Amino acid sequence: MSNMNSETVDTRLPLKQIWPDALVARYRAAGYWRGETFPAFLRERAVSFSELVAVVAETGRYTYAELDKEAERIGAGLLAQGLKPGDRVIVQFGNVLEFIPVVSGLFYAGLIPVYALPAHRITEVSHFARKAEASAYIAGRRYAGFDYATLARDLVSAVPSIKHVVLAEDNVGQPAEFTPLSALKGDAAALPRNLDPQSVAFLQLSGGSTGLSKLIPRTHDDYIYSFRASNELCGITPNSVYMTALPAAHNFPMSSPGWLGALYAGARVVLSPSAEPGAAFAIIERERVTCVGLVPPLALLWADAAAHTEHDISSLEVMQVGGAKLVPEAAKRLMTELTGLGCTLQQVFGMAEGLVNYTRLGDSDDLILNTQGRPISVDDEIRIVDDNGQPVSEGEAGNLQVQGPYTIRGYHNEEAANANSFTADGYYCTGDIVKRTPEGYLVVQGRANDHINRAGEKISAEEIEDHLLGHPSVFDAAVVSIPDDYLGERSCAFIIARGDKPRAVELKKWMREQGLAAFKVPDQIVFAKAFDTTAVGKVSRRELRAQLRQRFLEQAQSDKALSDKALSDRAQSDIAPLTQTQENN
Ligand code: OOB
Repeated sequence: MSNMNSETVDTRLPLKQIWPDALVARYRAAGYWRGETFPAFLRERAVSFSELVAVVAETGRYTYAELDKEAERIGAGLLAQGLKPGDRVIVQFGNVLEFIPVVSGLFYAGLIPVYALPAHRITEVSHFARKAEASAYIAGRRYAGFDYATLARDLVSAVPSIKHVVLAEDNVGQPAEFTPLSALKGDAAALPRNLDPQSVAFLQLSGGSTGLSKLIPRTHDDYIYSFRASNELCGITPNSVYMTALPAAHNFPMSSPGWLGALYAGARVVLSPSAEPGAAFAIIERERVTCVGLVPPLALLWADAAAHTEHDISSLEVMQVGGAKLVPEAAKRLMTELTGLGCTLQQVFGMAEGLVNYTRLGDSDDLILNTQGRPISVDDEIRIVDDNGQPVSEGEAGNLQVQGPYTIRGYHNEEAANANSFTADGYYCTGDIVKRTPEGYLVVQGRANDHINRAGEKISAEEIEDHLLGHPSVFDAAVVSIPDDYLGERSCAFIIARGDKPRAVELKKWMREQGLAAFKVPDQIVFAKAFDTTAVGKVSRRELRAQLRQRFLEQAQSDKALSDKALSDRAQSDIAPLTQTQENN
């Protein structure tokens, strides 16, 4: 650390994220932006908490000092491979030990992680790699039955900017086709010393409400503020043990307060490879986990399992639920179960683009059960507007727009999308329909655009339709969300066949073979003879989806037997809510 070069590295270009000067001044004066950077805080914790355990996973654990050493080795090793500060690196890991030193190492080197989820396949990863003009791909070797070396090979041939591949090896003894993570080695003196705290630290993925996911540039200053403030609202201290049961690359378990908040506090991060209650409860008991974040279906599954478990999970102090709507009846069931355990329920309504709302730990049951919380910051400026952009009356539902100290001003490399997603004065149009209670808490009513929130995984109807249209037997396709007791929403594709009707299972299999994340494969496929032609047209794709959805629901209601069958057709193993699922080819 002592002999790093003193050049200031400015990674702001080409990754810009610019707040108006007046806001920059305000956020600094208020103490939100403190000029901290990721490497600086991680280095500091390695000194203050050196012998304390920072990360625990299935295969081992690191103290803060060990994490620092490993991050330094990886960061310096990547620079020695020829990567330069500011280069983008796709990172794809499940909840494994290597993930945290790899990400920390990228930060140390001033490299920009682009977070892929373990469920992403070549279609998604090549898209991010192109958009980010990524230079490298780093992945775990094998996870949940999938070999990422295959994906790496496809990626290298599809995206010429990818010049380096590093894989965490698990096939000891075989010749390394790509650089093994363990072989990275370099001179720590080459690590940049000063990063600009206002520069982009990493690219997160959007839920993708229209078409493919977009890249979300988050800066050191803005992101660190979001988890530092979250720590306070979620009661994270050096004594906390935070469990990451959802994929660690997702914004919720990363920063609300997530594993980053936990590391910031000097607490312990526990990476659980599975969100299945049996496995997770054993880890909670062993590590004395105090806080965990879950999506609603998992939270409910845990509540049911908690009633009969043999494991002692009494260490749990806070269970956060977010990513999708927790309806009040379910919240009530959950709260009853958690109260018995002495654990507080916290609702979290957030987005990778920024804004995060929490119910506070001391809030009344009424607020915790019936709202999705209120913003982290008094400087999160919220507007609730009608379709013409005019503010709705207090208490009415409308489109949520926001600007604030940790909400982005634009997606990376997406000029056209930015014009739709941001107002002229820089507010982010979240796409969520909300109303505000007299106490200033938000209640999520739904979405303005056509995406499916499948247990927290966001699926763009448009993206799936585009894929389906690539099948030779698909003449037209419309994908809609259908309410689902367990997932919240599931996806249903209405298809008009061209010639012979393909079998639904074959169509699903074909989609997976196209290299698409399994959670995007429609849960249900319904063949239609024709779509209402008045609803098909340039502007009325949404109308068509709404109409099909409506008709489906009416029919399901009038034919309860059909609906029961539709539900029973869906085995639980087919469900991939923000969890690490097995490949089900
Ligand atoms: C989280 O982030 P994303 O980027 O995967 O998804 C954001 C969207 C929101 O715009 C909203 O539509 C939905 O997910 N959402 C919720 C919700 N939390 C997120 N809808 C209803 N109720 C909730 N509690 O999902 C995310 C990021 C940080 C913290 C928590 C969740």
